[in-house]
Amino acid sequence: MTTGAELVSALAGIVGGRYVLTAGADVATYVTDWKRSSTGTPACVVRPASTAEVADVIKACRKHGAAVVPQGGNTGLAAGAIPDTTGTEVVLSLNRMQAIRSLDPIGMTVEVEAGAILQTVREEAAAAGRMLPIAIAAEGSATIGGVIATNAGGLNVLRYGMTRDLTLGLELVLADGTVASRLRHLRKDNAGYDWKQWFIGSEGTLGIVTAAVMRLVPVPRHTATALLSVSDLDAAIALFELAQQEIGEALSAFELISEQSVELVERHFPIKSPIETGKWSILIEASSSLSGLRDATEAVLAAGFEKGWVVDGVVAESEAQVRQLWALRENVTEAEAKHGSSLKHDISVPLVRMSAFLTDASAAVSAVAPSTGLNLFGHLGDGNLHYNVLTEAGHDAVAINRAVHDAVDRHGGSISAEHGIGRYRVDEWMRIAPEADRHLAETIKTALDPNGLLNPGKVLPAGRHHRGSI
Ligand code: 2HG
Ligand code: ZN
Repeated sequence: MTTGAELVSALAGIVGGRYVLTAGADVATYVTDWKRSSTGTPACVVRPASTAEVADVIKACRKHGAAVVPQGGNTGLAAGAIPDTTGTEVVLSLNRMQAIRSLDPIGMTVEVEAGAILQTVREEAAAAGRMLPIAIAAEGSATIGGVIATNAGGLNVLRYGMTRDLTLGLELVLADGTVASRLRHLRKDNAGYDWKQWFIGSEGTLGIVTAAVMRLVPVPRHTATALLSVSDLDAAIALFELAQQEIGEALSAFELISEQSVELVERHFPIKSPIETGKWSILIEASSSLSGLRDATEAVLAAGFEKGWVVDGVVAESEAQVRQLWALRENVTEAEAKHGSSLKHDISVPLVRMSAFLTDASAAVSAVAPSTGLNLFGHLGDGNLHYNVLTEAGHDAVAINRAVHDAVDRHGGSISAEHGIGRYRVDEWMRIAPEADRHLAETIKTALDPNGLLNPGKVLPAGRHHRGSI
């Protein structure tokens, strides 16, 4: 038997033959990313059913010197869960581990396995009057393990924080097959190092998340949703300051959609903006257990009109209209994909620098790719913009990425606000990150995965660590 065949047979001995996939058609959905920009060729896809099986899979892969690529719902936008093309990596899908182990509405926690679908967990929480406030368009496929491994952001970060802020406990399988479990249902736990933070957002390069305890909040009883348009970004930012004052901590989303993004959605979906579109549209959501949100939101609108910042605006009157307004925002990514190829830049800059960054970045992009289209939208309240460049044949992707990221760097920003580094941004992160940042990352990687078995080539470049049995 070849080494590959021996490994496949060892894995079949652990999880059962039908849960080790090798045929092209069986592995197809596990080897290409959502954006269809990366396709790999794995040795196999293995689907364990329990934490103990994950641990045994890791031990077997380690024995055979095979790298492991953990995968959740495969909805990431940085190719972080896709194997390379060598035919030697094992994709470890957590999609059979979907149990919701417990839900505590008083302590407001839920304990779930890594493969549980985000939407299912949110629905289960909602049935108990609680909300898991991770709101992403991919919730129907994204898994809890995936959102933790990527520290997913989304539409409500402004109010509730990133996934990191909602993760209370983790169960992990480490690179040597040890199970590390700290599944405590506690808000406060200062005993020793808070090691879960090393793994949240590490994209499966340091350990494999098998279960988690997540923080819940009460389902807000009241919400108010408004769509407004403004003629320039400074007006949008002034409006954000106003919304923070008027709506306070109940402000749960402050989303930005450019004119071009609205146009893309309207072209590819049967959706129409109900307002006169200015250069930018803003979607505001307020939510709370307390009432008065509609008045506060209308006050923002009225003051915005009075100051001359707002071109047009509407406050949703019905649940159907709320969905219509959100559809405009949530379909931008799909509309971009239907349009054609693009280069995604998931950037953040301090809000006070946003206007200057946009002017700077658009000049830098025009210099390397004249007359290119842009699809700009994102979470303005978080200073997070999806600065996506619509590309055409002949465009120099490396030059465009550098132009955008150099502008980000000049304005004190980050080249990955919420999507992670994956494989897609490794070169750029290595180019831009300060030496001490890279050194720390290497130190942690070497300490936790000395043989480089876990998701090589993601976050850090491949090949720096010796792989093989020990
Ligand atoms: C969103 O905010 C997602 O809708 C996707 O983060 C962003 O498509 C993108 O670039
Ligand atoms: Zn986003």
